[in-house]
Amino acid sequence: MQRKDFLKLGALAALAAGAPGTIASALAGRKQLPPEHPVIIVGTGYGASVAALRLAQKGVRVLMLEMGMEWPVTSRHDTFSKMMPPDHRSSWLKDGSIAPFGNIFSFKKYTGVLDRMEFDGLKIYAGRGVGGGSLVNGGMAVTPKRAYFEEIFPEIDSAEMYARYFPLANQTLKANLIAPAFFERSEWYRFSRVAQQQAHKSGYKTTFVPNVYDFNYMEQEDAGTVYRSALGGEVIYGNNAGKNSLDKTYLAAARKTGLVEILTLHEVADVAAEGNGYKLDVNCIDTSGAVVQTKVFTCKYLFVCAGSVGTASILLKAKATGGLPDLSEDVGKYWGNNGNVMTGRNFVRPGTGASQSSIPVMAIDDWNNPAHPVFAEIAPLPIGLEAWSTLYLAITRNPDRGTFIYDKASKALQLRLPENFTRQSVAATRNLIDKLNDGNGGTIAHLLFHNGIGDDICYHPLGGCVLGRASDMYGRVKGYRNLYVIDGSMIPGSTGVNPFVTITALAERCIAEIHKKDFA
Ligand code: FAE
Repeated sequence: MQRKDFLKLGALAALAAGAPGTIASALAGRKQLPPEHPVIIVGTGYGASVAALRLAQKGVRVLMLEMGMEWPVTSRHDTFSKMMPPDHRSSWLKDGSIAPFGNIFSFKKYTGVLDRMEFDGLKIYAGRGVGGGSLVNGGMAVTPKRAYFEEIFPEIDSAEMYARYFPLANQTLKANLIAPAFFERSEWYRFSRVAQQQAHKSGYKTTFVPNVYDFNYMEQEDAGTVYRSALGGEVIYGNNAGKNSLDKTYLAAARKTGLVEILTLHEVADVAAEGNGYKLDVNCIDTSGAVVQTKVFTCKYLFVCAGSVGTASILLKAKATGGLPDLSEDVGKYWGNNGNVMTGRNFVRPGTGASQSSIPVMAIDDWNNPAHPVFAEIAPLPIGLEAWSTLYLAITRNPDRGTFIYDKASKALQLRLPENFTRQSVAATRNLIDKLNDGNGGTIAHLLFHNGIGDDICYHPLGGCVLGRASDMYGRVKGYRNLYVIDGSMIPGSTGVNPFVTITALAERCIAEIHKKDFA
């Protein structure tokens, strides 16, 4: 600031101190104005969608700000990129494909649907667009084991969760199970049946897992009467049919109320407490990622639901740069990867089939193993060739936690992980693969991952604004009124299963309480 500007401001301030009315309000500027929006929700993933629907059903007007695009699935079935070969729509502002392996495809940068965020030693994946992770995920809708849920959240009434909020979440998400007869006869699930038989031979139990993909639709795909999405190999770059992602469940219902507006390609850059609410600085981007406009929004109630990484980034930046200086020291902490390790087996005989559905329906459940607990999703490898391989996403019990830091110098979020962060997860995964290979032959999947172990891949980022730590047990952020975090950040690093049902059910519980008490 120039010296003369400083003096002018000083004189104005002195005047204002003794003079109410015009000068005082001019100085206070927009702080005197009521917030423009009653509620703003950042993001459109699981936590965000639950909050939007339940508030709108009670008559509250909601604005949602989403950095990604709208992906409307139509009868042309050409919304999302194909898996083979992927095009620019597959990836968030990258010049090539970003799948966990086999990235030989290049294209122009575009605001595509799957993002990969690189941290020291870890690649974290997330969905971008209206529906967040639901657009790109495998749709596995798994309710956590009650004993483990109680261990993670001893303060939460688990009887209420299992009687009320988990069933509500599963029902609204449209979770359904594959029909056993279809599973047994379908060539598309040969890979699961082979993995199941081999698991049993090695002494493991398997379990069917529900999914939000519509299995009635899949049976029609099998009959050849409709467009093939799951049976056409579509999944991590979006499904052009069949999948009940959030835009078709929670968000469709929220929009139907007429009270929910979603602005896309709106990236929240800064958040600050202002007056009796919050101010958001937002970058409007085009599909190349360039900022084409900046906007300011204000609101009374702010829900930051940008996913574990996005929420940590917004909150820690605001704490470091003065927008939200009173946030708790616990923001950014208790972060975990849900013990994720990708692995597989090569030279699996008999083969696993050239035709594989992209939708997983089964897992090896050895969670109660005292030495090496693991819940391993039997994942497809839908490349259209006999690969003689099985793929697993192992969810292990990793007790170590990381911490997000906002680095002011580089203006970037960093993730600090303890040394050997994945050692227990890797030991559990190796134990699983060794036992499967001992019983059935085959080798650990050197052809897919370095040393056969993809412990640098995280699909399930959890934590950073944990219930009972950085917020109360309902997502009210400590240090501020009417500021909430309801997304994967609430969970301290692990759920023992794929996490979106847990996030959805917890969000249902939080928003019921928040609406009742804070919107009275
Ligand atoms: P999330 O769904 O990530 O949504 C956050 C939203 O906020 C996104 O739409 C972002 O674009 C948006 N956003 C972020 N920052 C900003 C900003 N600054 N301004 C505006 N918008 C912003 O949040 N889980 C399962 O349970 N079953 C599965 O089968 C499964 N498979 C997966 C497969 C893949 C490839 C991936 C990546 C994940 C998978 N997951 C699965 C994890 C699951 O999708 C994830 O836990 C949830 O999506 C997290 O939900 P949140 O509400 O935390």
